[in-house]
Amino acid sequence: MNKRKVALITGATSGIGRATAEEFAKHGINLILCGRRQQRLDSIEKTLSKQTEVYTLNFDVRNREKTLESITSLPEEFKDIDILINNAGNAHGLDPIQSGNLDDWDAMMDINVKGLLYVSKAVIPGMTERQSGHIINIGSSAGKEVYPNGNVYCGSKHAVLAITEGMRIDLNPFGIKVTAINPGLVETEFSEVRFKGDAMADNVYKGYKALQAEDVAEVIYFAISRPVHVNIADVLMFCTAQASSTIVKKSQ
Ligand code: NDP
Ligand code: 8X3
Repeated sequence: MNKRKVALITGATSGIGRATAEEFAKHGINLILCGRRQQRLDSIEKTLSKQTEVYTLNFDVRNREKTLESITSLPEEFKDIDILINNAGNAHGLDPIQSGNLDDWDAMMDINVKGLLYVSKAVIPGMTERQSGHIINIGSSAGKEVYPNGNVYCGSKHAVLAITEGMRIDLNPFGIKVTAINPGLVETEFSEVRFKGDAMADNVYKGYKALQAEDVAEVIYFAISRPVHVNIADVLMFCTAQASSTIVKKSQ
């Protein structure tokens, strides 16, 4: 019998990460679920462990030591990570550059860029040693274009794309697949975080049908389930109503 694959998903407590965990569980992939909200990790573990083996890790990807320590302390049966989904991330604020908030800038660069690097640093050595693995970085349409007031968030996601390409080049000799999945607007807790709970967040997904987290999770599963010789390098996906970061067809 084939050994079950092991996937580590960051940001598994909500949105795209959580939907990916659910999708992978359906297909019998063993899961390491990461996030900071322990109660959510516990309740997701309780549900998904009916379908597959689940282990949870609670750490903030901004904390370099804790990130490395958590991943290196995994029990034997979860140590060989076949699939890494670098998903934890968010936007903080939507302000013009001249009035941007320094804490927001730190959060976006520290989580979306440096956090992704810390997690990757802990996982990649096992993949190079085994000469196999698949890394999926969740970028964004904001990594392919820049929109008004998107400045630093767009910068962080452009960095994710550049890092993804760098990973694909450097890990090529080891047979490791590297993929960027870049969604446009997805209806998750993303806008609640971006607008810090402000009512403005409620309007972001009104008047059209945005992508749902499950839509992205299905594409992620498609990418990881291709034959060994196929790598989906880069995906840009929008809901039908969206044509670009600034063009969204909404009902009145
Ligand atoms: P959610 O806010 O629903 O989920 C974000 C996840 O990231 C949560 O599970 C959260 O878990 C985790 N996270 C946030 N900060 C940290 C941290 N410091 N350390 C560890 N985990 C953290 O948003 P989405 O699902 O929408 O976002 C997931 C990814 O998709 C992000 O990278 C985002 O940039 C990207 N994306 C989102 C789009 C959208 O429109 N929604 C479009 C394109 C890309 P916890 O709080 O428990 O730590
Ligand atoms: C999330 C999509 O358009 O808010 O990455 O940047 S957007």
